[in-house]
Amino acid sequence: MSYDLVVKNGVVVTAGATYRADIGVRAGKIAAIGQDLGGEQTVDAAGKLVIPGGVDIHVHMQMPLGEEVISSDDFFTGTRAAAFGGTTTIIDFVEPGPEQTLVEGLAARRAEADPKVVIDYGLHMTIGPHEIAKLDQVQAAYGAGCGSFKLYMAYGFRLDDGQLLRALEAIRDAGGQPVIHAENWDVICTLIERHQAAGRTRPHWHPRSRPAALEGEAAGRAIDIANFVGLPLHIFHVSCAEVVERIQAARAAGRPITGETCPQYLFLTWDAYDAPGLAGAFPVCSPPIRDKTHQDALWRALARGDLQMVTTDHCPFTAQTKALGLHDFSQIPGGVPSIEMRLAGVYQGVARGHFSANRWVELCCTAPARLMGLSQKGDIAPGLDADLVLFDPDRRVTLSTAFLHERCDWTPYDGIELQGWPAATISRGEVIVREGEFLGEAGRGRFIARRITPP
Ligand code: DUC
Ligand code: ZN
Ligand code: ZN
Repeated sequence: MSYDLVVKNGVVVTAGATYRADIGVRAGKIAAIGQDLGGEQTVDAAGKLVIPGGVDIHVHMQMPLGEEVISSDDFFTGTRAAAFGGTTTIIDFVEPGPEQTLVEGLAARRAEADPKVVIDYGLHMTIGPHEIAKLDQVQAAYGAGCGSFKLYMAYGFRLDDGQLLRALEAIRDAGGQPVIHAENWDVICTLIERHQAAGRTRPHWHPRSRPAALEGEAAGRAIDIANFVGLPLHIFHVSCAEVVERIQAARAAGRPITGETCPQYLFLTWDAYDAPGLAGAFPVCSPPIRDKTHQDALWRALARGDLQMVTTDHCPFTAQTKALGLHDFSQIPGGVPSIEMRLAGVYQGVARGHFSANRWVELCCTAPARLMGLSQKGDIAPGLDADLVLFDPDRRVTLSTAFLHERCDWTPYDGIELQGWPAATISRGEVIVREGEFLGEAGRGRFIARRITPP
């Protein structure tokens, strides 16, 4: 039997198994896994690991920050960079306008994304203070494909604990999955004011205004409220050991709590904020990057199962935009580009012997897909979307803006050497990147309406 495409001679690595096989693709789906398959088109994967396409459930493309500022990757450049890095599915966000219904906000965000996306995507629905009056629309947003709901304990989107309770109840009743940015906003605001009053305005003070202990406190409080309401909770961008401890304790007690960390916390340390001039502002993101003890704790947590996945919080701002906070760290737009290096970055855990290649696939592909109701993604099995990456474990790359494809004039990973890099990326049976050449096109990606399967 012939297939549209056959990936031949590779070592297939899934979260659960490693084996030599060919993969036959028909009509964009994995049709067969076996030996000596033949097809119209063949991709030779000799010497490569064949893994499911990467799933990054936390990205911010063309994210507006006030009137003037917007994150620099749009849905085309950001998803093209994702494809170069071996990611075939992302989840971005809807932030409804105050006058919009949740479903209108979803339609508006889809109108921005649909013509541009290179890979498939979903959207989390943001429940901010304006949406507390719209909680009766949560069910409709879920029905329209927003299976997950973003809650903030910081920024202008911040919900107080009572609002958090009400939002979580509405999400529970709709069957949705909440995700949360957990920081203690009142403490942060007070510490920022104190540093500013004392003339401490350099980025050095950014992490010192957002203490790890209070990120732990906020995550613990969110977990306790979710437990009280009786629904799962996913903790975004875990930066420190204190949050890992909260997640670990909740899971040990049988609670359906999950957590992610991101490459910036795994590869950078907080002395990056002491770089001279504007360079110290580049890595400003929130939660902030912390010291080496936290970085080590995060790698350990990934290996032990105390953190369940790695996403990026990809949110680049150009040097010119970062300069808005040159004289006041609290005005630096927060966010870094990480979408392209995530898969290879986390592979360093395999290369350094921290965890297996199967665990790497689980962290970057399978666990995020399962949590977020991406039932066709994150695994290699007959019937699933043929989203595949041929990963060359022997290729060594040095990261730089010239090497990467993100639309940003700096990278926090400049000069970092990685072992392993994708040789080809296949999305629904279509080869969209091969040996550094982009073969996809804007608008070929599809919106994925998601429903959540309870844990
Ligand atoms: N932190 C966020 O919470 N969102 C975007 C970028 C960042 O640094
Ligand atoms: Zn966040
Ligand atoms: Zn984010």
